Amino acid sequence: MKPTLRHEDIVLLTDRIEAAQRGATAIPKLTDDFPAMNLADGYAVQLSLRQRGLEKGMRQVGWKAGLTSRAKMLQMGIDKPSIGFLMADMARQDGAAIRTDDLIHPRVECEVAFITRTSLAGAQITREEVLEATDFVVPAIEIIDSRFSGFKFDLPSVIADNGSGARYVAGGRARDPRDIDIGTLGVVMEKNGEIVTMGACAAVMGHPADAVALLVKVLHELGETLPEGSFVMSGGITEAVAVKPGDLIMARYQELGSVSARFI
Ligand code: OOG
Ligand code: MG
Repeated sequence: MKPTLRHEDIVLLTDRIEAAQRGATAIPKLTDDFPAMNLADGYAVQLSLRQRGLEKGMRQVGWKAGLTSRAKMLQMGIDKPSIGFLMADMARQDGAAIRTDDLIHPRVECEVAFITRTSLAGAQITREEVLEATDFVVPAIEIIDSRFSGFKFDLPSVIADNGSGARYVAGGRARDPRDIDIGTLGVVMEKNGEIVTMGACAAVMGHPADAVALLVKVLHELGETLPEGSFVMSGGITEAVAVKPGDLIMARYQELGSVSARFI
């Protein structure tokens, strides 16, 4: 698919996303003004956002797959996965107090994160190759924060908005994916001590490693590869849960331990 937007429109839309992020203020989804925008346009804006970040000295640590489970697709009304980038400054420590005054309407997702030891590339990548290239997996939570009003968007808009990426927290126990069956692991999400949602990792495309394979395929279409030492989030297992100041989120994973964050 070829982009349709002119360079100056890509710049304009990148400015809009950046301003929404900086001011923690929601904006209308981008396709309201640019209805012809397609997925390639979305990725062109995302690339421009990433390049600006790198120019400012941010360090990219990896990538995220999104909308990789049915629960997420149903919640957002979108039936196709997408990818986004992860910068070092988006990371928070396990158990950290996460500020919400610089976020618009944060939601939390539980995910499995992969750390790669060899690079991955190409359109033919398989689950087995992803597992072979994986150093270890850790449990993680992602804090998403759509820059769009009402958390409502379509695929080109959310891709441009870096898949709503805002913060992420890795925790628990690092495990070798060859020692456990990640596909069947269960996870329970608690908010303020009460279970709010639960699921099995198989919800993510049958197996979270398949979401990493999908991510590598999308990177291939964008002319990129996944370098060794990448941190990759494979996508929310359950629907995302809204949080506000005072909330404590704890995600407990079978075999992987738990990961938590407080919101202030
Ligand atoms: C898009 C991001 C989805 C996931 O894990 O599915 C995502 C959104 O729902 O705002 O990060
Ligand atoms: Mg996510």
